[in-house]
Amino acid sequence: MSSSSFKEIPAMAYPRTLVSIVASAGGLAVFLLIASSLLISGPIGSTFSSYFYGVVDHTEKDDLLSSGDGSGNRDAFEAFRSNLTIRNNSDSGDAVVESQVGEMKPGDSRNMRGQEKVVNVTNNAEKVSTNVQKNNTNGANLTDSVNTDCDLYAGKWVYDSTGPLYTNSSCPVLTQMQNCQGNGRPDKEYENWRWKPAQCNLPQFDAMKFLELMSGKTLAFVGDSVARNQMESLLCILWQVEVPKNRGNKKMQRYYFRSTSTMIVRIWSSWLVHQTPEPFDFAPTGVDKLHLDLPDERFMEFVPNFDVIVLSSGHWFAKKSVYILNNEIVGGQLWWPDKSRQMKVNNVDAFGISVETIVTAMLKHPNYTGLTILRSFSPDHYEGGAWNTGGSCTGKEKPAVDKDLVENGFTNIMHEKQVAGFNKAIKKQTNKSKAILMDITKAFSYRHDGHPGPYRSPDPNKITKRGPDGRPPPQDCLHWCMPGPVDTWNELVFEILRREFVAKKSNPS
Ligand SMILES: *[C@@H]1O[C@H](CO)[C@@H](O)[C@H](O)[C@H]1NC(C)=O
Ligand SMILES: *[C@@H]1O[C@H](CO)[C@@H](O)[C@H](O)[C@H]1NC(C)=O
Ligand SMILES: *[C@@H]1O[C@H](CO)[C@@H](O)[C@H](O)[C@H]1NC(C)=O
Ligand SMILES: *[C@@H]1O[C@H](CO)[C@@H](O)[C@H](O)[C@H]1NC(C)=O
Ligand SMILES: *[C@@H]1O[C@H](CO)[C@@H](O)[C@H](O)[C@H]1NC(C)=O
Ligand SMILES: *[C@@H]1O[C@H](CO)[C@@H](O)[C@H](O)[C@H]1NC(C)=O
Ligand SMILES: *[C@@H]1O[C@H](CO)[C@@H](O)[C@H](O)[C@H]1NC(C)=O
Ligand SMILES: CC(=O)N[C@H]1CO[C@H](CO)[C@@H](O)[C@@H]1O
Repeated sequence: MSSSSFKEIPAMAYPRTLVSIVASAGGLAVFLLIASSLLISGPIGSTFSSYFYGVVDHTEKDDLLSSGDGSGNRDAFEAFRSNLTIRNNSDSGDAVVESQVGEMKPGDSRNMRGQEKVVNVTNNAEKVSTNVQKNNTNGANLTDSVNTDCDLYAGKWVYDSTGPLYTNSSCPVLTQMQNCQGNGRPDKEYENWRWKPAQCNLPQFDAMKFLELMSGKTLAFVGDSVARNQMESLLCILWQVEVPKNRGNKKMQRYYFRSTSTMIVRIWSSWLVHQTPEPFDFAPTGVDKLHLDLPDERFMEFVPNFDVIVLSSGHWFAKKSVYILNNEIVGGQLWWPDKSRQMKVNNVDAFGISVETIVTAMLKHPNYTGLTILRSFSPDHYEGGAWNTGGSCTGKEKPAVDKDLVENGFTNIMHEKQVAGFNKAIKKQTNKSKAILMDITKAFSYRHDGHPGPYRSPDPNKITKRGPDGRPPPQDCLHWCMPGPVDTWNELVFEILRREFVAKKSNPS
């Protein structure tokens, strides 16, 4: 929870004062309006597809909940529930726990359902993971005493030759746009950096132990394409010990891990708040209206089914939309017909309000008793300009060191507003559920090397080098390569859950 600003940085990409930062946020929005339609590939993607070099990810189905009239949600909900109740912890004979890597057989998972789960799975996990993962001394230990004091987000990146938890070839659910190695990225060192909190170690992700911790539970990623990025990273990691059953449907992606009855879910929501296309007051059709004080009802109805929810939003606030608060139009992004009228809420403020709204809604939900993890704003690295004005992460092969970290005014102010919104929501906390801020923004501002850059498609003819005029090639400096730094988010989630669940067990008061 750093309220800290970044250290003094010599190279300033953006002006410092609030006014000019907000202004530059508007300027950046021009790039994001276009870039995000595809980069943050969502329901609106196709309009701008030709702008982004004709590369469209046809596998993306992010409009899970936004397609259609919404009347199908109830049915989906019922189906979801019934599938939750019919699932059975006992082996029914069909070998569901397939062994992709290693020696794990369906029978091995039987012990995992014993009474003394933690102890026996720990043994099991060690047995299996030696076949799957490289030896590591930072391995998580569910039974370790839980140090809940150590700040996970203050630290540094350290080189670790152990390498990633999976490869592009051992994970079949990796979106091609993030398959940097598969898309020909020549360097690979960006896969080998681990996050080291200053006061403790971040345990390496142990897939078996994670599944055990999440035994009988459902974890949902809700939000934009960065949520998808993180969900796929988690699936890739877990895939190494168990191939899940795909139980997805039109409304949401769902993967079910039979051995521990763990469900991983993803639901698309661009802004996390209520959104309508209908005309409103002086705002016509054709521009999204965001009700900043109402949560996105299309996923709220599913919330009671979840045990852990990881929220991701932010970048869509650079897209064209109208902001509505208390049934009144208070502002707009890339939309404000009456220039003589003052906007009350700009896009960064709108983001802050939306965060307060959604976290409050989770905390006050009458039927939600789970844990909400708000993943803080994910920094992008279009350094030296916007996506179309020379901004680039091309050629970055190592994390930044302090002296060449590029300050990003938009990231900073978005982060600031998000933290403020979160803190306001936390004040309204009841006993029912809990929310935690997973504050990765600063740590990831160093990872300009972790984006696909120009390696966002397998096209052998794509441009990957700067042109003779110095213009960088088209690139994605927003999403994260897989494997890559994004895997660390799941290690952080793992550690958060370990602290929450183990601390609760050993400290039930
Ligand atoms: C429920 O599970 C069955 C069997 O795995 C699957 O065929 C069906 O699509 C699932 N329904 C939903 C809504 O996920
Ligand atoms: C669930 O498992 C129990 C045994 O543990 C078995 O008796 C029961 O029939 C199973 N139910 C289903 C729906 O498979
Ligand atoms: C793990 O370490 C042990 C001893 O430290 C060694 O015998 C074993 O071969 C190692 N396994 C792998 C997969 O590196
Ligand atoms: C887990 O903790 C137990 C008991 O403290 C210890 O013997 C074991 O080596 C630990 N395992 C790992 C992977 O740290
Ligand atoms: C994985 O990356 C390697 C290069 O490291 C590449 O040769 C291979 O085709 C990729 N596999 C997939 C499935 O993308
Ligand atoms: C909470 O659960 C109760 C009882 O099942 C139900 O009547 C109510 O509609 C639920 N409220 C929400 C907001 O889901
Ligand atoms: C929280 O829990 C305590 C005791 O468990 C109870 O006295 C208190 O009323 C609860 N507060 C709310 C807001 O539910
Ligand atoms: C439920 C279960 O399988 N428990 C076993 C856990 O491991 C210990 C020792 O390895 C056994 O004694 C238990 O029976």
